[in-house]
Amino acid sequence: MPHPPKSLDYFRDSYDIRIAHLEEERAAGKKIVGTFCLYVPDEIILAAGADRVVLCGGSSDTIPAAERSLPRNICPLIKSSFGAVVDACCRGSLACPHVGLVDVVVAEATCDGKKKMYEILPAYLSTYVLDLPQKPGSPEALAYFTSELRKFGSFMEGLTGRIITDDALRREIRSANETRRLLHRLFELRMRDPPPIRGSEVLRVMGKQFFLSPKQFREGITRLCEELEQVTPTLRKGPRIMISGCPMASGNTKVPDIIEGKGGVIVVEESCTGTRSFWDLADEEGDPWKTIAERYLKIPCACMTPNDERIARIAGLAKRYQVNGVVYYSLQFCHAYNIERLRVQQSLKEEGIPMLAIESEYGDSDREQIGVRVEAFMEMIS
Ligand code: BJ8
Repeated sequence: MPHPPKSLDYFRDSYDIRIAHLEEERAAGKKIVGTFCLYVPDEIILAAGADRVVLCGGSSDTIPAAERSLPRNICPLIKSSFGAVVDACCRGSLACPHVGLVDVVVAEATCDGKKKMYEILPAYLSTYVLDLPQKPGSPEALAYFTSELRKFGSFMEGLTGRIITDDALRREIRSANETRRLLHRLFELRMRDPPPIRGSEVLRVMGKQFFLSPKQFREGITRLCEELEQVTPTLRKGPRIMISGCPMASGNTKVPDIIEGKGGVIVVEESCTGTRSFWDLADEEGDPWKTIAERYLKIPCACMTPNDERIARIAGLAKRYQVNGVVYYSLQFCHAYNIERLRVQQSLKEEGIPMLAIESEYGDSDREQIGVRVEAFMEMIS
């Protein structure tokens, strides 16, 4: 099989097409929403007749602009995202071309760093904050989040002038589920030994999930699955690795690149740029506001408490994908994922699965040191 798979070209070529499409939509009066997090349901944005584009920063280039106002010792994802907005709004920089396209940011109340950044964001971009219950397993959480989603729906209706009907919401639920099923199909293929595609390649594809239109993204994933299903993988074998932890926003591929450079074979990612984004489907029957709320409350983000579902899911994925080891990835100063690491480590230890914890920033200053630790881990689990 040729490597990299030919169908990956589709994703590379789709970037400019999508940017041009968003510009056309905007010129025609369509509203574009910028988002930072999985907890903001695309279904509601799309049912209101708007489009959406992800704003999560994965590059260190925009961090200096953020550090002029934010403290230095906060998570690089927050600084990178905020810096891209500051750069675009104050200096017309195109470091992140998405920023200039959005009419409004729909943010979410997750970690403290993001919440406080969202208080400053309105100085640059119109911002709506969706509240989230912090204990999603409590009986009151579902009712509260359903009412928050309805409030968000009213906001979207005011923005676009289009009423969100139950039929439109159900159509978007079916569409989102179709995407999720396709991603399950792709991730099933990675259970093969050896898998037919590199983890770093999957990560780049996943980075397009909330950037491309759902139709465009599904077209690419379908082509990729069809290609991978028809060929015998020729990738070399090596220790099977699961990455678990913070999202790796577009541009941040340092750790997967290091792992693969040291001979590891990444077979699954328990992250928002991996399984967390698509694992659970929404119920297509019943009150669509409630079924959307139910589905999104199942996302096992470390900002939630207690997060037993995530601990169980990591152990389940490790067994399902027959991994030899887990690389637990936290962004620097991300307290939620850094602290939750202890519970994950304990649970994996009970299953006899080795884990390496890496805390990293966006720059390259720790690349060599991470490489040494990854190499030692690979030797240990080989
Ligand atoms: S659902 S992981 S996308 S909040 S890494 S900014 S948590 S300090 S990105 Fe996230 Fe939604 Fe959760 Fe996913 Fe804060 Fe941690 Fe930074 Fe984070």
